[in-house]
Amino acid sequence: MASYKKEKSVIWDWLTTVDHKKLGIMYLIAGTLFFVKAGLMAVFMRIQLMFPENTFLSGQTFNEFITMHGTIMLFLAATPLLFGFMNYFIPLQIGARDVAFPFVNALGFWIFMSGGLLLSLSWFFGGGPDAGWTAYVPLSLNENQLGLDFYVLGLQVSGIGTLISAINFLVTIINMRAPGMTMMRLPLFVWTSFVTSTLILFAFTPLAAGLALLMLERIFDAQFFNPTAGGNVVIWQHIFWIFGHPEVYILVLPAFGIISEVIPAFSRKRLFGYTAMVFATMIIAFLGFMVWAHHMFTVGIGPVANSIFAIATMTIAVPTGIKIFNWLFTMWGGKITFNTSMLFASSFVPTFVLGGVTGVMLAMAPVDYLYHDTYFVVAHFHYIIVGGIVFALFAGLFYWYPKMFNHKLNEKMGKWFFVLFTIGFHLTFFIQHFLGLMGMPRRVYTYLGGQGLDDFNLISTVGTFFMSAAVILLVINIIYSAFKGERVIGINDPWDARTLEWATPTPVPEYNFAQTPQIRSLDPLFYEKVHGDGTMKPAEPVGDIHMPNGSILPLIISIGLFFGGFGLIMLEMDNPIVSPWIVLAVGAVLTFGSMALRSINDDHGYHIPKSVVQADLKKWGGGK
Ligand code: HEM
Ligand SMILES: [Cu+2]
Repeated sequence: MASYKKEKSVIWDWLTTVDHKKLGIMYLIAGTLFFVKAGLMAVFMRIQLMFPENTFLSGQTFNEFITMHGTIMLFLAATPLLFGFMNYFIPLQIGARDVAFPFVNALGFWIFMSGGLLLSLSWFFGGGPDAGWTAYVPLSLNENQLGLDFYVLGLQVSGIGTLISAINFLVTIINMRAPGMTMMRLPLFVWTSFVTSTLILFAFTPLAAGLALLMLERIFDAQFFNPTAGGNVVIWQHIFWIFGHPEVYILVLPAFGIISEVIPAFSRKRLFGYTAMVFATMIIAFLGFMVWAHHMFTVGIGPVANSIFAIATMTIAVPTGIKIFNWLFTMWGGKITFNTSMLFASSFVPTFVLGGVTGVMLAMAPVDYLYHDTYFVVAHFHYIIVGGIVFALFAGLFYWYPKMFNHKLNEKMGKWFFVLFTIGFHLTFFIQHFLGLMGMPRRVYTYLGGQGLDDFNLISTVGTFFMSAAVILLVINIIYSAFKGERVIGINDPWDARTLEWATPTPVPEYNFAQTPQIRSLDPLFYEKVHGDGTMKPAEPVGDIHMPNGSILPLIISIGLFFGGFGLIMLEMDNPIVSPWIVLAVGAVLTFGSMALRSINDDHGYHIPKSVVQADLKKWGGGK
């Protein structure tokens, strides 16, 4: 067994870490970088559409930007940002010392990263994929477009990372809860993360299968989809949307979870209708799988299928409405603090409702025949995705920031950021509803002037500049606050909040809880403030704490998968510098070799001795 406190360099420490808190921060940083990248593409697309017949971007580049913007935002920005919060806060909220499989957790992060980098490499090999984020065949069968191979293999690799991380969250939430933390006492963020992980399990598997088929067709000349060889293009659409519709809920349910944490904390009331919220989450998840064909109304699947999928889709409004009203009732009569976090959380509610209403409109099949592939759809899903998920991410960022980084973000700049972003958001996307109603198609890189589209497109683009200014202000805020922000070191609970993560010391020690807490209620910390002395009761005596060792193997395994994916893509290149089979072999050796090493190596982790834990307790307080 390794000795305690081996000195490691900072970089080596982060490359080998299996600590859920560090991995959470790494997810946040990676997600932010991808968010900025995809955001810049959005700005460029909007600049292109600012004036009629603009020539800022070529049609080909525009198609590549659309595809990469959507793909990156969904898979490499929104998902990892949510995973960042999940990684950091699920163990803290359930009173655990880490996730169930810390090694797998690190593996999930690095595999996700290597898939993301693989996808991004497409720019250096003839341009990004250009068939839209849905990669519809036969567009995505274009032999001359190497970018599509990067799409297929980049998503395949990063999807493996997402899948194993989700399985890890499921096991963690089922197995690692502190004594007394029953399922019906889980914070809503943990509940929604649990349901989201289930969705990932059942949605990313069909995606993996679909991508595998597309890979076989593109690289090994199989014929599943190619109509000229007897294949069927509609099969791809079914497989894609059986994944693609649940994907929206994979992103939005944890966003619901964040809102359900922030609103009670700053309304100084318990969440209204906890049980209903839990069951509404499950019903939304279940229905989310039943409605995929509403993306295919215009494909010609027939009036009966269209009607069934239309009604199933509209049904989702019921559990969603339950959630909306429960948030409103939570705020109703509460002592509300409108700080930046609460501003985002409370304005999430009406914005999301707007996106939901246009969703119900699109769910009516005959109406969809009119709106399909117009800017109305673009407006609809950005109200859900930006007005919902991104607003929730910002609410969560300002709320949890002090626990993660030991200081608060500046409130004054935060409020300016909120104002700028909200104005920009509505300017950009509200107007697009009308562009759509006036018939402007989506996924076009230019339009003729004098058709009544000019002014609205200009306004929409100006809105994007407001949002960009807001994001720059957020970055300034983060840098400024790192030096000048209000310190909360030693202050465990700066918001006077309700849930268990605020019972840990700030900064959070590597073992999270010196003693596993005894949970006596929903909102456990609030319960102890009212019925106890304000600190959690321990469920175990102070003792040695067992911790897992860090490992470089997750990084090496994912480098192996990177080579594997790249090798497959090289099979499609005209004159590769080395034989693709060599690259594939290197990838296989790295991946399977590291796996074998991991299997035969007996790693028992290490112990933090009782004396160190006791010293910490004396310093930070809280123990008995
Ligand atoms: C915040 C500022 C954003 C702006 C200004 C923006 C802008 C755009 C534009 C101009 C398009 C092309 C529309 C078309 O012609 O069909 C687009 C498409 C898309 N956006 Fe965004 N977007 C933003 C944020 C997001 C976010 C946060 C996400 C997801 C997390 C997202 C997901 C998508 C998707 C999936 C598409 C469809 C891509 C495709 O058709 O293949 N966007 N966006
Ligand atoms: Cu859908």
